[in-house]
Amino acid sequence: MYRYHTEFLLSATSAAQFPASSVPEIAFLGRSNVGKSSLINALLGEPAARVSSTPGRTRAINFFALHASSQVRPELILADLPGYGYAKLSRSISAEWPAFINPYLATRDTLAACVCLVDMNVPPQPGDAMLAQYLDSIHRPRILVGTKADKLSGNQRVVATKRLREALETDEILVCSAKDGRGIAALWKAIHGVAEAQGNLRTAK
Ligand SMILES: Nc1nc2c(ncn2[C@@H]2O[C@H](COP(=O)(O)OP(=O)(O)OP(=O)(O)O)[C@@H](O)[C@H]2O)c(=O)[nH]1
Ligand SMILES: [Mg+2]
Repeated sequence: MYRYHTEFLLSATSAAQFPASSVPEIAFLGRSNVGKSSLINALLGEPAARVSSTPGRTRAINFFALHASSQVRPELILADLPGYGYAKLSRSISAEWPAFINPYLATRDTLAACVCLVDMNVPPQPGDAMLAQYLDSIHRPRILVGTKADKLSGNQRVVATKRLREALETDEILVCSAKDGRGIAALWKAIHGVAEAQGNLRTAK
């Protein structure tokens, strides 16, 4: 478990409000209620991000700065994005997103990777594959996570992982659970890998 001091920075509802981009940033994306905020909290080991009982309520990007021990300058920033696709299936991945989400994904210069969450308990949705394709099209690195794995038996997990690999056309799926901690260490490893690739990251303890 990586231990950071977590600082809530701000909740942005327009591009003008984004915090200064200075250190590697990791964004969390996925359908409403898929567990983005819960996964952030599982990574941090504390309830920093608000877990919603009403899906789709968050329309802002919430930014968290992670500081190593006593450092003033953060080492990483995590961005908790609004969910997509709860109310209806859109023809375009971005049709129902707030207008500032696409520019954020396309132009945020410190965005090292997007963690894309998919619920392992339901069949993959078209929007999940569209999001992965969109990120590829703008050359944004992505880390694909199948989440809520705790709800499945061992055998169901194998079947669901295969189904996800086929739907997203990749073998690189991290199987995770915010509830029992499965996959959290592997996700940290992936996050530090992309952040280091972007530079700046000192070794966290
Ligand atoms: N069993 C289980 N439940 C989870 C897991 N992750 C999240 N949940 C539950 O799923 C619900 C939604 O979790 P959130 O973390 O708020 O999901 P979100 O993607 O941030 O939702 P929005 O911000 O509304 O888009 C909550 O009831 C969580 O307790 C998980 O790994 N396992
Ligand atoms: Mg949330």
